[in-house]
This record gives sequence, structure tokens and C-alpha cells, in this order.
Amino acid sequence: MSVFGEIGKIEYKGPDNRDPLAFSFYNPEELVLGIKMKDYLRFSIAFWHTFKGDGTDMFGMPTMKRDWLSISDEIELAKKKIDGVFELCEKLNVKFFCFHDRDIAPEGKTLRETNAKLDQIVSHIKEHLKDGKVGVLWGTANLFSNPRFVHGAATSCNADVFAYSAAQVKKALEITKELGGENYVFWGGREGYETLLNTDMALEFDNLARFMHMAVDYAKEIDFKGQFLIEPKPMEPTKHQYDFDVANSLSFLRKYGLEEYFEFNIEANHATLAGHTFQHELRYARINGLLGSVDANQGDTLLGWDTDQFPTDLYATTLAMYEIVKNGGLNSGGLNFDAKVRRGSMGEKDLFAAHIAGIDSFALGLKAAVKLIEEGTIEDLLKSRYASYRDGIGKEIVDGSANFKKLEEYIIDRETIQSESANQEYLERLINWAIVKASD
Ligand code: XLS
Ligand code: NI
Ligand code: NI
Repeated sequence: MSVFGEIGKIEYKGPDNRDPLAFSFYNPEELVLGIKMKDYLRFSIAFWHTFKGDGTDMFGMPTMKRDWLSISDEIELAKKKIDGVFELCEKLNVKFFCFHDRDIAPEGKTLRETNAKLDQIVSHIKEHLKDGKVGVLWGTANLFSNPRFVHGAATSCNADVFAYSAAQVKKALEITKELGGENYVFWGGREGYETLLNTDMALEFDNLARFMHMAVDYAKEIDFKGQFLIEPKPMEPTKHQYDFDVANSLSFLRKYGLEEYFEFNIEANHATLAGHTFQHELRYARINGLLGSVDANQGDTLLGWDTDQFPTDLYATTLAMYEIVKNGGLNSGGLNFDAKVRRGSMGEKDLFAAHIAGIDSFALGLKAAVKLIEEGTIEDLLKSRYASYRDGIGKEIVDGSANFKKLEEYIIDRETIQSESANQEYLERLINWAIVKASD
């Protein structure tokens, strides 16, 4: 029995399409840079928002209408949702999904009981994986929902919680491996603090690093080859999250000798929460060779929290895809819609329409980014802007043969220095040009 019975396979209808249940720009088989769009974009569905989100917010009760809500047996319900994620992926022509251990199966009284329930669902997922149409982009452990994580997980003041978290991640790594997951994500749900008055920050950072090293060691032990990813977020739920942004997390990885084992999973809404653009975080990871994967969503510029909306801002998706194309794609990573439909979008059709909106926005973003690269002005202007470093004194600076004395001697009698235009407005207009051209 299908889960989304009334809705069929979503077709590509081209740029003139306005049907909410068809693609206008995502043409899975179309070649972009010699690669099929579906292989380049590696879209993924976030199990938690789409199959657990019920529309509850701090002021109100569930609003979502879902057929599966009538199922009372918890294991049957969990299996139905797994059937649902595979069906959704296939109908949308999306190759992957992502999950937390606690999204896919219910909890028991002890970790042993919980693991047994999880195993039942894992076997069910394995049945679905057999035909090879859909796979797991990444797995992760939910170390934030249960009250035991009130003071953190790996950074908890309570060593029992550290132990529980370790055992939970051990199991999550095992099942991610078993399900062929290509990556494993650490999002530090409650790894941070509410006030420094009661916080031993130095010990908490050291413990976080100890935890990461144990994860790396265990992955080696079980031969899990997936890429480890850190997903930075500056705040929420804690006042200050330790994996604040890419720059901050990179300094953590370097200090503790973890850099070679991790890359970054960049979430658009987390970038803006940190006071950065999405493109900034992607760029920072890319120039350090650590751009691993993306949580594709968007925030609301008027609201200061992680609203996890489906991405529809073409300016942001174009600039994001520009960084991703410059990165040569995302290797084992992908574009995971860590996004939830608004509380008022309660129908199952809305679930499809929202994913289609996000998918189309990134597909068009990809095409616009390629236009910008082929057109070449951005690169040309960048080259000429920094031309002074390619010969003369600039070359000496770059080569390392210059020093303060030499530089003083070179410049000390100069009366004027010539500055050139930065061309900002023209460049911004070019982005608009590329989006319009790409949508033809
Ligand atoms: C929450 C995070 C979370 C991670 C996975 O803000 O985005 O959903 O992606 O734990
Ligand atoms: Ni996320
Ligand atoms: Ni988020």
C-alpha cells in the first residue's frame, strides 16, 4: 500500500510550468557540466522534519494531516514512515535521505531495548535499499531531545551522560554503516552553555574532542568509510553552541588534531544565525578544502531563529551553487532539505510542493552558477583585481622573498598609490542576469 497514494511521479515540465506538483527546472537526466543533474545535485530528504514534524509550535498543537497518524502500533508506524520516505524520494527523483537514530524508531526503557527496536527498523530499511534506487546520505544520533541531555551530551557535566552518548553514537555509526550511509554528521544539539557561571568551558571542549576521537577510532575499528561531518550552528537550543561557525569549528578541529577526519556540513539557516551569508560559510569551508555537504534550507531575515524553511531564494541558491561548482561538486555530500513546511501547509501535497520548490530553486541555482562561470566576468575581474601580486613587488610578497625593510625601501618615496574600482554593483547585476538567462 502506498503512503502518498494520490500523488504520482513528479515530472519535469520546463520553465513555463506553474503546476505545484511538477518541476520547472529540475530535469534529473539533463547534463550539466557533463553530469546528470540528479547526480550533481544529490538531493536528500530530512526524515525528521518530513516524517516527524506535526506542526506543533510553542503556542499550538499539531496541524499536519497525515494518513499514518491513525496507526497506533509504534513499530508499524515507524515502518510506515520508512515506506513513506522511500516513496517520497522515488516520486521526487531524489536519491537520498538522512536520519537521526531516534527519528526512525521509538525508544525503550534502556539503551539495550532501544537498540533492539532500532534493529527492527534497520532491517526494514534494508529491504527497501535492495533495489538501489534510494540510499542514505548520512546518519546521525539525536543527543538533544531526551531530558538526560539537559546539560549537554559529550559536554555534559555528568559523566554518565557522556557514557550514554558514546554508546548511542557507537550504535548510530554501526547502523549508518549497515545502511550504506555515505557520511556521518555531528550536530552538537546541546553542546554549548546557558551561562559561563556554572560552566567549565575548558573541560567541556576537551571532552568534546575526546568524544570525537573515540568516534574516529571506532569508525576505523568497524571499517566505516563514510565521511565525518561537523554541522556548525551558533546558538539554539543553547545560548552559545560550541560549533559556532566554520571558522570557530576549524580552530577546534586543529587544536585537537581532528582536522584530517572531518569536513563540514553547512546549513544555510545556521550561517545566517551566525551573522554570515550562506555563501560565506561555503566559501570558508571550500578554501580550506573542507566543504563536505549542505543542509539546504533558508531562514527568515526578520526572525532571529532557525526557521528551517524550504529554500526558494534564487540569489542564495545561485551563490551557493557557485561555491559548490567551484568546489568541483560535493563528493560524498549532497543537498539535504533540512527544512519543514510551515504550520499552515498541512496537506500531503504541501510536502511535495515544498520539496519541489526547494529542488527547483537549487536546480536553477546550478544553471545560473554555470552561466556565471561560463560567462567569465567574475573570474576575469578577480584576476585583474589581484594582478599586482603576479609580478614585481607583489610577486615577492607572495613568494616570501619580501620583508618589511624591502617593502619600506620600495614604497617610501612614492607620492601616490593608484586604486581601481571594485565593480560591486555591476557584479551584483550579473547575478540577476545569470538567473534570468538560466531560466530561459
Ligand atoms: C538543527 C540541525 C539538525 C541537524 C541534524 O538545527 O540542523 O537538524 O541537521 O542533527
Ligand atoms: Ni541541519
Ligand atoms: Ni538547523
